[in-house]
Amino acid sequence: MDIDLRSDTVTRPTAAMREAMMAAPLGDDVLGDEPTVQALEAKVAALLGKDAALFTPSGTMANQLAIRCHTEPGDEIVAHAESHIIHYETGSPAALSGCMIRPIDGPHGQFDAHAVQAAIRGSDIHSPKSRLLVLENTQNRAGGTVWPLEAARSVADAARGAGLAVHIDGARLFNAAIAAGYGAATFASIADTVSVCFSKGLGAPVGSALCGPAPLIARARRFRKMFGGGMRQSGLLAAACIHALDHHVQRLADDHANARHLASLLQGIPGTRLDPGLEGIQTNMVFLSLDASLGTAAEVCTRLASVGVRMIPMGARRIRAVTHLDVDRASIERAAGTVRSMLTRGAP
Ligand code: TLP
Repeated sequence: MDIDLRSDTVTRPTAAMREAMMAAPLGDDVLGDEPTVQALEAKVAALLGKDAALFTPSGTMANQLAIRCHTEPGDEIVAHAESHIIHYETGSPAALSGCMIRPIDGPHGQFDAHAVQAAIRGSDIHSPKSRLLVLENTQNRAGGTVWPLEAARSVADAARGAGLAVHIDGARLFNAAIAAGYGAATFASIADTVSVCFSKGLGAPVGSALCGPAPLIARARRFRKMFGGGMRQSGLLAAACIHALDHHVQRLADDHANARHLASLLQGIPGTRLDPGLEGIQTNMVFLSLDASLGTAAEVCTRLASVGVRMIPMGARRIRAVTHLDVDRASIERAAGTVRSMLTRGAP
């Protein structure tokens, strides 16, 4: 069997999760009487300390609903240059909300309050309106890095002080919370809205949520319908998400330990560099940068797949491995051994 480290999205529902799905009472969520979806929305809102939540088919939709609710066409969003909303959401801030994004650089996928202040535009009639700050925690392309609470708070305060709303792309907020030792609600309290995914490290097959103030979530519910995300007997999926919240949050620590272990085994392969380095592995992601002599990231991933180890290219010369609940210590060790022997041997 392949060892699939492409993403933490690849997990299959456990037997207990499937049982919970089969046992869920169901209704019609568009008609407003889906009991299991309503139970999930109440649970996740409470867990994140927000008034209300909306169940969505994907993290992308949860982020895009937040953007649609916080902005008007012509507005500008301030976000890190490596953000998921810039690289992996198919241009949807422009397509669905008519917004521009002002990218900010900074190490570890982070920046400080001065950088935010410098990026916020004045009220000149020529300029777009700076309307929304988006923070990603954990930050995917930077290496699954974790925002320290006080650093994020000062950045969020700077934005709010200038009249911007703040949204957290918390696709992996529970990973951040487990790694940093802060509560997910404590981190969410710095922002107006937060999206979280159940389909990543938490192991549900489908589903995310947008959490925030009740009036904003009511508007998001209309936009979800407009975007084609109204679902019917979605309690079947919500039940998996409830199960994930009840059983799969604390165990994220195992994924983090496995990622560190994987990184330690991959360290020092000639022609490669851990990026971030071993000491920078904070959650469930490991990135390996490749010298040109080894081929492109896409070529290396194709070669690895042919010997049963699946990773994905993230950049021309950078590959990503993500640990999750379907890979144990032994698989990690096997995968690391395969990568090392293949890359040491060089191109076939
Ligand atoms: N990220 C996926 C890919 O899209 C890159 C992955 O495999 O990591 N925010 C962040 C920070 C994410 O990493 C992702 C998924 C999303 C949002 C979007 O979630 P989905 O895939 O449910 O739309």
